Amino acid sequence: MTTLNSQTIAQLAEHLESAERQARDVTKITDDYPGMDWEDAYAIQDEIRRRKRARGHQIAGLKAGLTSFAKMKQMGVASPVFGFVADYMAVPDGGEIRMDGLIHPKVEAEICVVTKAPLKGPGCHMAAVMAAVDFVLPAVEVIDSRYRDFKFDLKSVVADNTSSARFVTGTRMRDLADLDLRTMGVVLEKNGAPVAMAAGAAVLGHPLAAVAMLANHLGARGQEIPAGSFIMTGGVTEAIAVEAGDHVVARLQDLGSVSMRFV
Ligand code: 0L1
Ligand code: MG
Repeated sequence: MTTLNSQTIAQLAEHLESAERQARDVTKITDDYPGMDWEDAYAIQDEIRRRKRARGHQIAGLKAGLTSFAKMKQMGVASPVFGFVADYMAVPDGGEIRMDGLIHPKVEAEICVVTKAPLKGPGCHMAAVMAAVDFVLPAVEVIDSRYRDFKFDLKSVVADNTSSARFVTGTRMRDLADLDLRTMGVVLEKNGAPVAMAAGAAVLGHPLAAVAMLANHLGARGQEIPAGSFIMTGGVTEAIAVEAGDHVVARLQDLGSVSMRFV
């Protein structure tokens, strides 16, 4: 049950999506709607998704955000959030990302999966996720909060589709059975220098725990993760700010590397 009426939800979705499309920052929406609840926040995100679909975009994947201890600490929060990425946000490995379409982007390396069976909560657990994973692949997510100076609370960030902006996937597909996602080392480099590093266990103890949480989150809302979904489990390290001219490479043990240049 939302506390905001449907007109306000539509207006806030329009406000945040316009800020994204015009690469313009705004103040966090809870400043004006301090009483909004989680249902309101996800209803605004759903309305942003509906607007993108109506414009002809496809949903390219689902994501969990703020799943690592480093990211929770960086943003001063204590729980994950869930969102989506759309087709136009995808950038090929080694590609260029234009700064003029973004506000203040940051990069984070993520362990990702593609599913081969649907996952439905409540009660989704690690073994169910393991059975449903088709393959594992690496990605770099480019987040770009529409909120000024990345200053927000969790409800505002959920409404803003968890800062989704761009993503770059690697091209190496690996079988889950051949990997240990907990001990998988991740190094994020900017202009040739390592700027952040961690292991997969930084994501909720095991990155697949983020997938189970996503399934349970959707299940509580009467939805599921369909078979064939691309899912980003969340930044393993803290997010690193980038500017024009920066070259970013993420190296994920056993998964290869992912790179991009900001122009
Ligand atoms: O993917 C993410 O971890 C983004 C979560 C939203 C908060 C942020 O912008 O850092
Ligand atoms: Mg992320």
